[in-house]
Amino acid sequence: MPDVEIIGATRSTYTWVVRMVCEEKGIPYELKEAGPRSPDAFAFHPFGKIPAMRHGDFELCESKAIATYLDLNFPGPRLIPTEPRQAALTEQWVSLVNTRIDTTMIRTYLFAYIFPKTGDNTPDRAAIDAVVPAVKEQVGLLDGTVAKGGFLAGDSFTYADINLMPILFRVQQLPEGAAAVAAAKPLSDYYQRLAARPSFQKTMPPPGAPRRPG
Ligand SMILES: N[C@@H](CCC(=O)N[C@@H](CS)C(=O)NCC(=O)O)C(=O)O
Repeated sequence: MPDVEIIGATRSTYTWVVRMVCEEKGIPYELKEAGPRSPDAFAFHPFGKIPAMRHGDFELCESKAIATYLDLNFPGPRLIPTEPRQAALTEQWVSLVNTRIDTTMIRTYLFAYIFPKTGDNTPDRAAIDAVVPAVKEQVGLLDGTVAKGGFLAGDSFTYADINLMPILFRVQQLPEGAAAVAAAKPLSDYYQRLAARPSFQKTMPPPGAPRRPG
């Protein structure tokens, strides 16, 4: 069977997610570096987003679709549960994170630092101040959730947790995000516990300040 090729960027949170899936399941893969809206990205994704995947003659884009394919097609621990309630909770948290939390914490908060519209490349203080209350509110939501069962979808590790971890990593590289997570003990403990997983450690982006593409 040919190796899996992941098309994306080490600094991209969504690329990190699918690389973690490969590591968790022990799937050999190669990363082909491609930035968002690059020709390689558009070759796989209609809107030029990363990541994408190639496995033999099968090409796919969108992180959740890629994760589902990898989970169903390869041996190793199931990351998207089959039990109906667990499966639905996993789906629910992937959706909540991708539609709201990623938008707040990465596309708005992180980008106000690394891709500011200030003209002189300094952090966009007004945008940061405007989004910090939402960052804190969402940290509170995540904190209350993981306080119950230790994970996003109940009491076991799933793809929902993988999908959140790179966002928590990035948000803690910035002062307001770091303070918010530090003040949320169950979420801090959850992050530390999951960050120790080899799948996370092996796929960490290069050190240094985050910069595009998030
Ligand atoms: N829904 C997509 C989102 C992927 C995404 O937004 N990736 C970012 C990089 S982390 C990107 O390509 N951004 C470029 C853009 O939005 O034009 C997925 O789940 O794969």
